[in-house]
Amino acid sequence: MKDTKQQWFKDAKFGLFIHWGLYSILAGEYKGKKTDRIAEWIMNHLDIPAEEYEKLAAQFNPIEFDAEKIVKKAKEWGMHYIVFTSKHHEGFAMYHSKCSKYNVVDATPFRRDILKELQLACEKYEMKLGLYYSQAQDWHDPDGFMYGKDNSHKDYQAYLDRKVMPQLREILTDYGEIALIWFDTPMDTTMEQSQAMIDLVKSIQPNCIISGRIGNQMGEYMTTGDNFIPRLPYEGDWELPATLNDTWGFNKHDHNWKNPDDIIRLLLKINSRGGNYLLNIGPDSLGRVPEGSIKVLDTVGKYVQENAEAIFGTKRVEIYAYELEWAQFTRKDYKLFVHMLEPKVRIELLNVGNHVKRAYLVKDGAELPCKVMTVCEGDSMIEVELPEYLQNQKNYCVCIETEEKDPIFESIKG
Ligand code: H79
Repeated sequence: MKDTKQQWFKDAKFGLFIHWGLYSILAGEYKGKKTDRIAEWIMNHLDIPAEEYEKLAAQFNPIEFDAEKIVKKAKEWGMHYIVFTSKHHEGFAMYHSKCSKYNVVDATPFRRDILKELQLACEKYEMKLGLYYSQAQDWHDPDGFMYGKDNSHKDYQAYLDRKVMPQLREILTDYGEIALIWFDTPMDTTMEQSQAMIDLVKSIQPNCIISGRIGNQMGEYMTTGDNFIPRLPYEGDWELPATLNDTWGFNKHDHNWKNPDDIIRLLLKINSRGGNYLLNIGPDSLGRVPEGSIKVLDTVGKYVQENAEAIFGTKRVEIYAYELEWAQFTRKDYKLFVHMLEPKVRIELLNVGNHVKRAYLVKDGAELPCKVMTVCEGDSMIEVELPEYLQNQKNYCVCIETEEKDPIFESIKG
C-alpha cells in the first residue's frame, strides 16, 4: 500500500495542474494542420522536427502571465497544491536551467523565470508547489525517448546523466520547498534508473513526494490513469490527474468544457474514496488562463470553499453508497458529511450503527431538525428534515454529528 507519509498530501484533496510550454503557441494547430489529440503532444503527433519546433522559443512572450493571479485563483478554488510543468515531453524548461539553453530565460524574448515567479507566489499565499518533470520522454534531446518512434539507437543513460539528473538537481535546489515531483511516462526506465532519480530527489529534499509514474511501481502514491477513476477501493494514498476539456496543453479549438456539476460530483467521489483530484488548466501563449476553465472552476470553487470543512482533511468513507445518484459522502472523526447533489425533501439513513448528536448545514452552521426513529423491521433510521428553501436546491452539504468517532452507516436509503 502506497504511503507518502506526508499529512499535507493526505489532507489536500484538490490540486491544480498547470500544463504550459511552447506547445501553447501552436495551440493545437501547425501549418494549418489541426491535431485532434492532446495539444501538448503536437510535436510528436504531427512529426515536427526538433530543429523546427525549437524555433517556437523565439516567439514565446507571455506578457499576460501573472503568477500571483493564478495562485490566488487556485486558493480561491479551494485547492491546496499546484503542480506545474517544469519540463514536458517537448524538452523545454520553463525555468532558468543552467545545463540546457533550451529554457524560458535563455531562449525566449520573455527572459523571465516563470518557475521562480510561481515559487514566490506560492510562498506568499502558502500554496504547496509540486513540479511535473518528464524524465523519460524528451523530444528535443537526441537521446530522450519518444513514444511511438524508434528509440533503439538512443543512449538513454547518457541523456539521464546529461540532462535529467542535473535538471532535477536544479529544480530541487533553486526553487524553495518542492512538495512533489510529478514524473510521467517512464517508458523503458529500469529499476536502477528510477531508483537513482528517487535517491537524488530525496538527497536534496527528503520530504519531496515521488509521484506514481517514476516507473517500476516505485512511486510513493498511486497515480491513476489520466482521467481514470478506479472502481475498486484503494487504501493507500492516491491521486487522479484530470483535464477540464479534452487536452492538457492549450488548444484554441477545444471548448468542450466539462460541466461544473460533474466536476463537483467527481471531486467528491474521489475524495470519499480517499484520493486527491488534480485538475488541469492550460494557459495560452500569452499566459492567460482560458475563460472556459475559469468559469467552471469558479463554480466548483464556490462549492469547495463553502464546504471546505467537509472536503479538506477528510478520511475515506467505508460505506457502500458509492453509486448513489443524489449524494456523495465524506467523513471526519465524529462527523459524516452528506453532499447533496440533487434536490431532496429529506435525508434518510437506514441501519445506522451510531448515536446521533445533531445535524447542521455545513456552509453556515444552521441546525437542521434531525431525529432517530425505529423502522418496523426494528432497525434505526436517521431522518434529517430539510428546510423548504433547500428542497429544490442541489450542491450543498449536511453534516451529521455522531457520538461515535467513526460514523458507520451500514446502508443508505434512496
Ligand atoms: O501531461 C499529460 C499528458 O501529456 C501526459 N500525461 C498527462 C498528465 C501523457 N503522456 N502520455 N500520455 C499522456 C498518454 C499517451 C497517449 C498516447 Fe497518443 C496515445 C500517445 C500516443 C497515442 C494521444 C494520442 C497522444 C498522442 C496521440
